[in-house]
Amino acid sequence: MKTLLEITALCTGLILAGCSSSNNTSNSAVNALDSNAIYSKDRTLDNFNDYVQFLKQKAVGQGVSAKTLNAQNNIHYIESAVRLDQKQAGNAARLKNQPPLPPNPNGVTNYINKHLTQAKVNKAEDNYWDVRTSLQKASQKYGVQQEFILALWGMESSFGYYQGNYDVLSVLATLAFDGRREKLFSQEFINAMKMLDQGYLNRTQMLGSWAGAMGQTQFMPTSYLNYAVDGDNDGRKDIWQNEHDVFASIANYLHTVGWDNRLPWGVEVQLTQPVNLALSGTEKNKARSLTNWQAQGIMLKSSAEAQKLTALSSADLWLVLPDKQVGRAFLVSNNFRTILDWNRSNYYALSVGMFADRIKAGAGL
Ligand SMILES: [Ca+2]
Repeated sequence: MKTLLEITALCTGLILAGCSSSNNTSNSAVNALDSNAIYSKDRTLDNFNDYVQFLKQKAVGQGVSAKTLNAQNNIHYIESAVRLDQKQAGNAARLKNQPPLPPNPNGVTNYINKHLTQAKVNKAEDNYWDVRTSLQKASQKYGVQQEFILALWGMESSFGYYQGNYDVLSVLATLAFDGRREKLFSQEFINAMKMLDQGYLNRTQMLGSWAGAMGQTQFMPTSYLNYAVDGDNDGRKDIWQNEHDVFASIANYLHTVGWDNRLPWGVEVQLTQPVNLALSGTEKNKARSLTNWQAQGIMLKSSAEAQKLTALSSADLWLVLPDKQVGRAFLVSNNFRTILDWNRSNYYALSVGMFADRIKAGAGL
């Protein structure tokens, strides 16, 4: 067991609200473990409770109080979370290990047709009129256009409808124990404990998706701690039930990672001559000016987007070819890259951008 001195030393390097000497004293009931400690016993179900204790010890090492940790009983193994994670992993592994499939020119179009339906656009417009006051407030305060906040809200939880009913501590402990992405999920578990420790909510309210994403924003605990804000100044950051907090938290996330509300996300383009695939991509060093891209034969696809192109004329732009050398092409701004920070998928980010454009047109924003 670590001494109080050692725990204090561990805490000094961490910027944590709960990491005070008084907490250390109460934490003395649970051993503190370093974040890098490795679980050496077998990953068999009869060791699951022991593993949960191991995670709790790591949480002590990051300043979570023993009182909070000891109050969290009934953290249980959830087999369906592992099954869903393996299904996702299986798809990824198949894509990784097989010889690359020929690029599908309809890849992004198929994704958008599935995830950005007309019904969803209609629902976004209906919702807009109900929530516009709180939406406008978040938009102005954080400098993010309303349509993007609405689009992310719609994509993540179908406008608050789907939030998930899994016990978050249980799914996070289960997925950490499973081991495929142990580092990620054990830190999310610790951060979920921090949320409870800091009194943002109680355990019975801490419900989410099979992977531990919570509330109308579907924030993982780390995102909650980093980006959730109190939009209506009632003292709570309630991303589950309070639309002010939901919109402010989405906008604060985008603002924090670099959003610029003077810019559209991007435009669809066409290549009038072959472009080296290596020039495409959203890495920082691949930014070029509009004139530079135009010199390589890249043109706007639809004149209906001429106004958007003008708004992008002095911005850094990246070429995105979501289906490699076949299919559709896009020039995107740094705002697109901030959506990728939220979810690292070009398909997802394109669907959010197009969703926002359709909301803007439909609601006359
Ligand atoms: Ca609030």
